[in-house]
Amino acid sequence: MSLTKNPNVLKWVDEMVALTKPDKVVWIDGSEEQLNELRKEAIATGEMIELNQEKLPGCLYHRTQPNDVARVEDRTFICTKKKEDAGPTNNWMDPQEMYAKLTPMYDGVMKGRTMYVIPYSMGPIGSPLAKVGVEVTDSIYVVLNMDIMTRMGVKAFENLGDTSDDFVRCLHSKADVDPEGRYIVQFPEDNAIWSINSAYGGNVLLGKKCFALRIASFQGKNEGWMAEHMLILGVKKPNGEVKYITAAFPSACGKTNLAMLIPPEGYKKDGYEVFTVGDDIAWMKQGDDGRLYAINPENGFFGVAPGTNEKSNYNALATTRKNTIFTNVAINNDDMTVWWEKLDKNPPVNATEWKGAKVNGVEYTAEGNNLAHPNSRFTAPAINCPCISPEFDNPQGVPISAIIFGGRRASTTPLVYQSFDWTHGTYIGSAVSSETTAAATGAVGVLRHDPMAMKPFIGYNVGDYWAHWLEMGEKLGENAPKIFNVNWFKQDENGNFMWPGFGDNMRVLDWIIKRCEGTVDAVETPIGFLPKAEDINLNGIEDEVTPEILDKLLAVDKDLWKKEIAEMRRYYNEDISAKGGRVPEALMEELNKIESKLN
Ligand code: GTP
Ligand code: SPV
Ligand code: MN
Repeated sequence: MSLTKNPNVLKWVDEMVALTKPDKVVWIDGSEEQLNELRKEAIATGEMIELNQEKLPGCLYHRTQPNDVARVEDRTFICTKKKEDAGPTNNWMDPQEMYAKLTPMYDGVMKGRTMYVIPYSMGPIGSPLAKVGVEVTDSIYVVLNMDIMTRMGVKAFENLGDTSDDFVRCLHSKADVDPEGRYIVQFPEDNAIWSINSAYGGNVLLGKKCFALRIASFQGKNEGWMAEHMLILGVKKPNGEVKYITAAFPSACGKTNLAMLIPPEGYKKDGYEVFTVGDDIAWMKQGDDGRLYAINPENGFFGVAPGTNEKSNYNALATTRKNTIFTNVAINNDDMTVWWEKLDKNPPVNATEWKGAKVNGVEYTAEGNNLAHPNSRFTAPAINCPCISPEFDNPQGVPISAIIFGGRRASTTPLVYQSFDWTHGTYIGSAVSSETTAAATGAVGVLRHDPMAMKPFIGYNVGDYWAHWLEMGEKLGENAPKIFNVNWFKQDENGNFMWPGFGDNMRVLDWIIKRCEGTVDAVETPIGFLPKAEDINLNGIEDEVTPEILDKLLAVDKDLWKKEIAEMRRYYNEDISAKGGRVPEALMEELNKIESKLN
């Protein structure tokens, strides 16, 4: 029974049924009754494993194929009619060619299977910023994850209405989970996404990276708003005022952690609190008052499990204690709970590692093996989060005071600095580079350019994307958020992180807020405004962050920065312009200005 009269939806679903030929079609209404049936079925077939329902009520476990544990950037395509519209940061193929290539792969792929039709909204139902998608899939795992990550079910169709054609058409089949046949394909001009041969996270939860970043960034460019790989948090000050900040860090570089941070004791005593609006994606649009407003289009968190513990991220851990799906973590067979690296110091003896082998976890980890995959994840409802913002569901979003860029940089980049203005801030965003992580397949720890932490997610030409940032700055004018850069990952000579990070990042947020309010001075350097050492509050961590260490954290090493600028020039010229990337003149000028100041 279909859940809508919308002829555009019905026609498209009919086409997808004709193509994939499922035995059965089930429309997902979002009711608990229907979801419970699906959970039971997935447990019965072994697709999901039921965890300890007393300790982890409503929690399920899922294991993916060892070859299917992360996003696959080399198999991700932006298919626009003109190649230059995809630009140099994307794989491209002509849409007709791609449809011709994929259609035979989808032909009859759901024979013997059920097709689930999932209506969903990215953004609160009724929000002027929200958008609707419909995903068809042959995976119950996808249905159950989409239930947590989006506003899923019949209410999404109410938002779409009976005639609108403005919904993203998302086709997914796990097919044979064959890595050679794996494709994650966006057709921005058709509002369509085709994903095949994966059953993992960002490859298959098509509302997330595929829609809310790749397709949405394209829509935002055309409609005058922004879709960014950013967390959104609110800092409540002792006077009760809340300042909202977004931050763009590449995958597995600390968004979830920053979004849920618990301020250090001294700040708590003074009355500071941090609230989470989002941990991965922000959609931002200028409001009627001229300011930039952000919503989190998601409804849950698909977070990195390893490293999450009581101390590093209490709120994230608490969020996962019920109604959560765990993917590729380890199981403690004694009590059917979950474990991952750095959860605690006691790996379960009677463990099942992420690939499914029963092992002695103590011996296994002592030999240097990971019980959980480094990119193992939890899918947890936002409402579980102890520090979820009261504005989480606000259809208008929250007004943004500051935008932060960052990444993993062992050297060069100081703990924090502020841009001179929006244009310079856009330059800083374009210059983000970061050491790669396990969130995508490929080598880990390799420094690469990741402009605005959006390299894998910009759905069009990166040069036009930068131009769009500059246009937004012009529109916002005086109301534009201030732009900053942070680096929690600077290392000493021995390769140890010099900054304690996590909750102590509040000390940096404090400086950022004061800069926005104009209540703290700064040191002008060629790369931007840096804090005066005495303006970073180190109360309680003086032993860990000595004046010498703080000096190193705030250092701007001219030689390293000359190299950094030379690399940026090479990047703009060789990787972008020479490959059809149209670098805006204003960004070239920023580069020239910094270079001449350094000389
Ligand atoms: P995606 O979901 O992939 O987009 O990642 P994310 O940016 O939300 O990353 P997340 O917050 O999950 O952090 C990933 C890893 O970085 C975890 O292993 C964290 O423990 C580590 N991390 C986060 N914040 C800090 C920090 O302030 N300092 C240090 N040293 N590590 C951190
Ligand atoms: C990321 O890789 O940035 C993620 C996880 O947030 S995934 O949804 O798999 O892309
Ligand atoms: Mn992400």
